[in-house]
Amino acid sequence: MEKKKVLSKKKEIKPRDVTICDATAQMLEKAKRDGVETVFDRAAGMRACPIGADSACCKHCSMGPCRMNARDPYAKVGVCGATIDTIMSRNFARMVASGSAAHTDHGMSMLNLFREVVKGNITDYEIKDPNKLKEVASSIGIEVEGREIHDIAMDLYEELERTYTQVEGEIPFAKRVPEKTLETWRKLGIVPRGAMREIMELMHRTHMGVDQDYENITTQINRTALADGWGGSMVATEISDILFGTPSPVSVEVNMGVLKEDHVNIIVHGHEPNLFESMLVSVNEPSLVDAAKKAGAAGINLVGMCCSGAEMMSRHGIPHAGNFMSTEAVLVTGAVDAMTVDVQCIKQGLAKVADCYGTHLITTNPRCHIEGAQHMELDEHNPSACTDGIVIKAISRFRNRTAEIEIPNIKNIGIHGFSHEYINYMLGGSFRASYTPLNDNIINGRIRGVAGVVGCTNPRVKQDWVHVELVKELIKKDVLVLQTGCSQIALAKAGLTTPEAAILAGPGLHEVCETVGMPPVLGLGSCVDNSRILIAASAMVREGGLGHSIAELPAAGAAPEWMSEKAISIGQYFVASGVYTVFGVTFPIVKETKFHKLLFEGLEEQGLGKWGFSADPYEMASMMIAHIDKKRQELGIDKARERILMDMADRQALKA
Ligand code: SF4
Ligand code: MSK
Repeated sequence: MEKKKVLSKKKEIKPRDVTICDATAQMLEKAKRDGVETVFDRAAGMRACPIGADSACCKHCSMGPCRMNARDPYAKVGVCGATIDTIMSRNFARMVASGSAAHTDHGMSMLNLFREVVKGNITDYEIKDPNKLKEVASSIGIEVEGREIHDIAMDLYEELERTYTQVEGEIPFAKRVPEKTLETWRKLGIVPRGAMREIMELMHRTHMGVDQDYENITTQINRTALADGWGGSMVATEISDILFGTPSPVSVEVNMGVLKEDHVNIIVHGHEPNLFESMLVSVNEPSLVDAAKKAGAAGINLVGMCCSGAEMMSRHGIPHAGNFMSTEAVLVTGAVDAMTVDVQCIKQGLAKVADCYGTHLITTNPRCHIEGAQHMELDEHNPSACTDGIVIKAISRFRNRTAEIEIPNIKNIGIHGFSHEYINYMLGGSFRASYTPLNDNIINGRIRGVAGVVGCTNPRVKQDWVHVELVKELIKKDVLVLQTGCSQIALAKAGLTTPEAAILAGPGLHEVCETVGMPPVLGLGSCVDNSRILIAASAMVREGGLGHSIAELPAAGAAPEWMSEKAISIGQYFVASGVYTVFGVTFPIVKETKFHKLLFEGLEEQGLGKWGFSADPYEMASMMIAHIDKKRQELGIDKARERILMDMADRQALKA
């Protein structure tokens, strides 16, 4: 311990009750001994406000704040006369606006970087995947044949800028949406314009005294969420692939055991890949490696956390130390010499914990400073000025380490780095890359359906447990699982991202995984990379045999331990795209209200998807599987599955 203890007198947690992550539990025990407080202690010491949890309050003007009665939601209205449906839909809308803003601002940063690279004003980054550049450009109608990469790239930049700024018409990636889905959106008036336009309008409409019809507000909620999923998020993913490379499967070490006591350990945590990419260059810079060795280190160990970590593990196989709930716990090891962060999901609590262990906590993005952290801004025109400086600070902390070090001896190896492009190749091979084998296996019933299980971890539930139990249930019932974000890390730590995990899958999925050599759980990257799941869903529709819109696919989504407004925006863009999406933990709406009915039933009647809620992973799995089975029945492919299962049973009977 380098600094004074910070644990306040609050309800004591039992580490094994709050997490199934052994490394995190071990560090929570150490934190207790060291007198250090983490997110788990703070959650135990703060009861969630029940009115806020139901979103049954409004503070949009100073005539309030106004509190409704969740048990009798129509008993009263706000001072201005706003009903519970107006209040909840406005609150929900603002969560979508904020989540969408986070993703689109991230996407816009990537697009700005791309423009400056293409113009030659930034030289530390380059176009690493020209094939992806061409694919993305031609997917939105830009001519690529016989043209220079630079010219295609400039056209792509100009076209994609509309994703943010377009005031009328449809954003460029609307061209990727299956026709029937797009027709539904057009009918409902929810095809997005630029994200700036949509977010601005949503914020205006939810101002006191503007839109006071929950159905009309929901229209703009959908439009704004779609501007995220098919706009800002998709641009972030596609441009990152073009600049830094499209992921393909790679074996990665995950968990806190990736830290090395005899190395200078640097963790990068956040969401934008440019910081991490430049850190990768700096930690390999010979003069810095020499400096680390002179300080007595065996080398420099660069490790990721949270979503930029998930992105870097996918692209480069960089080891990953853990998900959102473990970012403070990892500092308790005492082995982290620097943690550098950019934007999103960075707890302010990190500053105190870092201070306790003498770890440098360094913010790098102008959008995110933290009181008590050091700020070293990343300028993409000269990124090494920042990233070399971070390495130098980390080396000096290594040289002067005084904190007691305890690194959990736990490492899991998994295969990560799947993408739409790789799924296409993996199943069809290089000569006939296509989604045909996936669709065929769904139609013949070996694969029952596809589920996206994504999102955060949250101290209101046992860390990782809901993710892991849900995914185990799904694969056991032959549902192929696609993953992103912190959920993917939970499953990696549980050992389910290996091809060997196919043994836990049902007979049909097991057979497919074995034939292809793939895990039953495919990690697709960070939370912004949920757009890869939208592209995969569109490819499945285009391939044929599974209906004409995303809403017809035997597919479902879940964020079992969600916590952020970004998760709500993601959930809403999946729902608006046609996917049944089940959230855990809590749902910020009072049941038995008109707005609840609209989200949980009404949107599906309009041809979109719908929301579901359960805090229980087994119930969640049953709800998703029931939906998948309903879609199979509607497609007329339910009988095929019965035949497949009969075949397997017969085979097993024969073996016995
Ligand atoms: Fe209360 Fe209406 Fe003001 Fe909201 S907008 S705080 S419901 S008076
Ligand atoms: S980091 S949004 S906790 S997935 Fe993307 Fe993880 Fe959720 Fe943040």
